[in-house]
Amino acid sequence: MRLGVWGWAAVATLLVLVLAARVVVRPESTPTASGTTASGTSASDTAARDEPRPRVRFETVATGFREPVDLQFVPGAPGLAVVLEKPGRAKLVRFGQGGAPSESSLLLELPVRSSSELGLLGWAFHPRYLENGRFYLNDNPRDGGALRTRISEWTLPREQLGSGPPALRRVLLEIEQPFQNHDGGQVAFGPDGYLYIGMGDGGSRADPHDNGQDMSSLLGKMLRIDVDSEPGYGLPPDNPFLGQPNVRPEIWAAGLRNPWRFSFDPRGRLIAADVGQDRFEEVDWIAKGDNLGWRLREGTHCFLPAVGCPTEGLIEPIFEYGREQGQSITGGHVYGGDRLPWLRDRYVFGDHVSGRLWALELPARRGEPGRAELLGRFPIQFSAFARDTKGELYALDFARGSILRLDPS
Ligand SMILES: [Ca+2]
Repeated sequence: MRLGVWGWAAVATLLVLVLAARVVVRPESTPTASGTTASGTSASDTAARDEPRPRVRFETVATGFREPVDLQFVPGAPGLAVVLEKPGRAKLVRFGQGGAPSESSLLLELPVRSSSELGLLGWAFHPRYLENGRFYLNDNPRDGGALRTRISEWTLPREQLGSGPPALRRVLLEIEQPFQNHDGGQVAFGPDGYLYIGMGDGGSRADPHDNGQDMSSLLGKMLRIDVDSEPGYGLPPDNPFLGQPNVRPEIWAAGLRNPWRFSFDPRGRLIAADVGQDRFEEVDWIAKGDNLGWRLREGTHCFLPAVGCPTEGLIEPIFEYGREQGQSITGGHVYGGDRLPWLRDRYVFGDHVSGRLWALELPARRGEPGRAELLGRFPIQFSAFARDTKGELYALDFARGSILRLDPS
C-alpha cells in the first residue's frame, strides 16, 4: 500500500497539536425528561419547555479532523484511538491527560471515492489485535475499477502504531455499488469473534432494485463472515441461510436500508440504526436470520406498498422517530461509564441533521418498543459514536471535525 504524497518518514515526525483549549458544547434546546414513545410523536420541542435543565453536555477533547466518520479505541491502550476521515485518511489520536492537549498523526492515506456517502468509512480491530496486529477497513476504492465497497485486512502491530505504516494483507470482499449513497460503512466484531458488515441497499431512493428483500444480493443486509479462515474468508457454520438456493450465505439479517452505524452492547446484543427514506428513522435490535422489513416497511409503517404491506415474519424496530425529530439517524452505543451513572445500560444515539441526542432503554424483547429519553439538541452533526474501554461515550462532529466526550452538565 502506498502512503500517498506525504511519505512515511515525513508523517512519522509530524505530530499535530490538535487542541489548545477545552471547548464545551451545550444543548441548544431543553430536552424532555419524560421520553418519547416508539412512534416518536409524543415528544416535541413545545412539550419540553417546562422540563428541567439538560443533564448532559459534550466536551471537545480533540479537533482538527476533516469529515471524521469513525472512532475506534486501540485495544490495550487507554487514551489512544484511530479516527477515520471520510476523504481517505486514518489518524492516530493520543488524548491529552489532565488537561494536556490531544495530539494526532497520520496513520494511513487511501485513495477513495469520497463523493456523496462514499469514502473511508469503517475500521475494526481484530479481537486478538494485540497478538496478530490485524485490523479491517470498509472503503470505496478510487482505482479506476467499479464503484464498490471493499472490505480489507491490514496489519500494524500495536508497538508500531505511530512509527510505521500499516500493510495491506488481503482484500476479503468486494461488493459492487449501483449508486453513491446507502453503502453502509460499519465493520465490527461480534462477541462470537466474527466480522459483521452493515450493507446499505445500494442507494438512489426507495431501493429501486428491491435489494433489501433480495436474498441473492449482499446489499441491504447485515453480513457475517469469518476472517480467521484462509484463503478468502470463511462462512460461520451457524449463519442462518447457509446452503439455501439463490441466497447469499454471508447474510445474517435482511431488510435494511442503510445501517450506517451499529454496535454490540456488553450483553452481545446487536443494535443498529437504520437511516430512513421519507418519514421515519429507526433503531433495530437484530438477531440471526431477522428480516427488518425495508422496503416493504419504513419503521413501523408501510412503505411499498403504501397500504396493506405484509408484516408477517418482519421484525419491528425498537424505536422510531419522524421528520419533526430528525432526518438521518446515527447509531451509538450502550453507555457503561462512570461519568453519568444514571445513563448506564441505555443506548445513546443521535440525529445527524437535527443534532438531537437520545438515550433508549432496550426492551425486554426485540421487535418491541423501547422507552427513549431525549437528552437534548446540540449544534453537532453526529457522524458516529464511540465507546472507550471504561464505557464512556464519545461523538464525532462531521461538520466541525471534532471528537467530543459525553459529560454531566
Ligand atoms: Ca425496518
